[in-house]
Amino acid sequence: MVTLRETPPGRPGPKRVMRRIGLWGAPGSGKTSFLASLNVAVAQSRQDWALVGVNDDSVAFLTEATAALTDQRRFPKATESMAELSWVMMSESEVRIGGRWRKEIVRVPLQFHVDLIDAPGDTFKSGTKTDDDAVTLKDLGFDEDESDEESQSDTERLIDSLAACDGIVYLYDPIREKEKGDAYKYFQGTLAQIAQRALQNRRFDGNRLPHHLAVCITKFDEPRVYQTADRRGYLTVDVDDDHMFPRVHDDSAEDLFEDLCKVSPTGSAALVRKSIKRYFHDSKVRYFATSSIGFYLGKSIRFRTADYQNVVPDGHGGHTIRGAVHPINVLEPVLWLGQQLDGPATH
Ligand SMILES: Nc1nc2c(ncn2[C@@H]2O[C@H](COP(=O)(O)OP(=O)(O)OP(=O)(O)O)[C@@H](O)[C@H]2O)c(=O)[nH]1
Ligand SMILES: [Mg+2]
Repeated sequence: MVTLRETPPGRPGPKRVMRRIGLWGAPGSGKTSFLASLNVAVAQSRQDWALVGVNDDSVAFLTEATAALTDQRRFPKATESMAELSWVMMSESEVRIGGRWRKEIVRVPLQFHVDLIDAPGDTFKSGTKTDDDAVTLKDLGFDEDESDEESQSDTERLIDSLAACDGIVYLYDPIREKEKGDAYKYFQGTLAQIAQRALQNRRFDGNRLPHHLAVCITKFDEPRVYQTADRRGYLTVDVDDDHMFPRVHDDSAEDLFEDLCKVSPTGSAALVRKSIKRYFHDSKVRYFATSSIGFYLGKSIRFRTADYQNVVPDGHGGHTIRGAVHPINVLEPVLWLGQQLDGPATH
């Protein structure tokens, strides 16, 4: 017999899973917006999760960034300096206990830590030299500025942190890639340094990095991304979703990524894809089509193909959010990374 009840005294205690999750993506790929919408995604989730800040800065980020997105309906400013955030995701997990004759399922608190750094996208350019950078003032000996040293140590700190993570959320922005075709520039330098750290620390798992990687195709709500997914037949609807928002099924998200790679003017995205295959275990990589703000609903209860754009120009060269925010695949990659079982777990 299986019964379900609350944890009685003396039964399994809280399950605490320490997961360090890193965040990686080119400038403007949507990193800060992703983090700002995580709290909204948690609040809207049908599962019983709570997101709690561990220190004052992390609490302030949750409060301010979320309010900016939902109340003021504006995107975060471009990140200027690194912010270290430390949150705990809390829920409950069901644990089966008991002997041969009598089995019970008890609920025990489940917690995992999300420690990450929100860095300006430029920090990920480390180790790469482009034609634009080929001859800089520094190379010519004119640059006495300390900020370069500072950013060097920021870069080191960011790479150290990513290398030590259990899982990484990598944000791939198809819009930027179509316009600039520079995803690889922000991928390969960082990857090379993560690999170097893994080698030094004997963390290589066979010939692959030990990390789980959630590849998020960002700005899924943007018409060019949404329409590509639609045309290729990747759209699906979650039957339990009252708003009937379109989603890309998890099994198709990798195909969507591949299709989007083909429209890159420089072929840079295909190199990113190749490197992911070469450096990470297939079984540890999952693709998601993500939108931090989701689709516009207006007064409607259901998604309408005729009027779904939730981002509009603000008249000053920027963008503003038109209606309520409904994040898509923001919580899911974080939970997927948090729930992978091969890291250290304490009871
Ligand atoms: N349509 C759409 N646009 C988005 C979304 N998320 C971000 N954006 C756009 O992308 C811009 C950059 O987003 P950020 O979250 O600041 O990106 P970032 O990666 O933190 O950028 P840096 O801090 O400069 O590295 C925003 O100002 C929005 O215009 C999204 O989910 N949908
Ligand atoms: Mg940012």
